[in-house]
Amino acid sequence: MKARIYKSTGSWYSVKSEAGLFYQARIKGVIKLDNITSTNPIAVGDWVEYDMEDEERGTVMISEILDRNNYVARQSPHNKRQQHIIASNLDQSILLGTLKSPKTSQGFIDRFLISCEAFHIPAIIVFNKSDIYGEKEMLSYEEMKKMYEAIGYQVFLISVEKKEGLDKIEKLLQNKTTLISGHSGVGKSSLINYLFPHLDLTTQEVSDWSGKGLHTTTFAQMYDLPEGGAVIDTPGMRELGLVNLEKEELAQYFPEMRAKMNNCQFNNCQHINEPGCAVKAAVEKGIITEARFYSYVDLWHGMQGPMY
Ligand SMILES: Nc1nc2c(ncn2[C@@H]2O[C@H](COP(=O)(O)OP(=O)(O)OP(=O)(O)O)[C@@H](O)[C@H]2O)c(=O)[nH]1
Ligand SMILES: [Mg+2]
Ligand SMILES: [Zn+2]
Repeated sequence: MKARIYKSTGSWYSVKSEAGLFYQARIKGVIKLDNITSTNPIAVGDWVEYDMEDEERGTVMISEILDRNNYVARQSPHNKRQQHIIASNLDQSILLGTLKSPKTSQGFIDRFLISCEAFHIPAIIVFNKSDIYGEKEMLSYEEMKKMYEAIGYQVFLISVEKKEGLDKIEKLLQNKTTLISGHSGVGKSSLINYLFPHLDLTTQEVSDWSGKGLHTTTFAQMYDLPEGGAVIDTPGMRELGLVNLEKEELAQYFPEMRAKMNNCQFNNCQHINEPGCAVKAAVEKGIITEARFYSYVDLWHGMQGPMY
């Protein structure tokens, strides 16, 4: 029998069967795990095979993890060589950011977008807390919107607090499995609470919220939408370490660079100092923004790979 993982606390999982019933699940001792390089063998969104253990108590045993259509992973904060699977079998991924309290940096946004490109998951950027933006933040929002929309990403501005811009987000979520990620304190759980007022997820009171080091949500959890589809709330992340990416391939995960790089003089061009580089020419002409190109150069220099 098949079920989908809705919540993972480490040793117990909450799963929903195809018949729509929720069970508490554990992994059978000798389950074959292909992905031993990951810190969590089973992630929210996974489909599994299970056997009934105790019908009355509603417990089941997971006997097999079915192949994932896709997944998003990040570097484990505890062990850089391991990956942590955030969620799987996704239709899209929303990066919830804020331009104030806390500020989401462009570097973080770009790493998020690269991860989604690498895992073939459509990414959407949503900025929350518009109610507290001043002129400076609004200007910065307009710039980001222009920059990211020009390269094919959707960008939205919302205020969960003032209930502004939310109907568009609700439309985007319909009939899809959507991962919601972003720094701690950007309002991920607040957004999900708005969508499901009956859930009453824990969020940090404004008065208690210091803006640093707090993680109100500690486990990823999926919630069904009343009209079809599901959203996955995740704990906030401070850093987003890229996993399984080759330095030489980095440029491919920048759509605007991907569009130009076939015209570079050298087919192994890294777009750093090479002559006849079509990417650099596009930056000079303003077709590729300097901000995104610097993001690339920064990341490229920080990655392990052959020396150039
Ligand atoms: N001003 C303002 N505050 C908001 C808005 N949305 C959420 N907040 C506040 O931001 C704080 C953090 O919200 P949460 O929903 O707990 O944030 P989170 O992203 O789930 O955080 P973690 O679970 O730690 O990852 C709370 O104090 C919310 O009330 C908004 O639109 N405007
Ligand atoms: Mg939360
Ligand atoms: Zn080049």
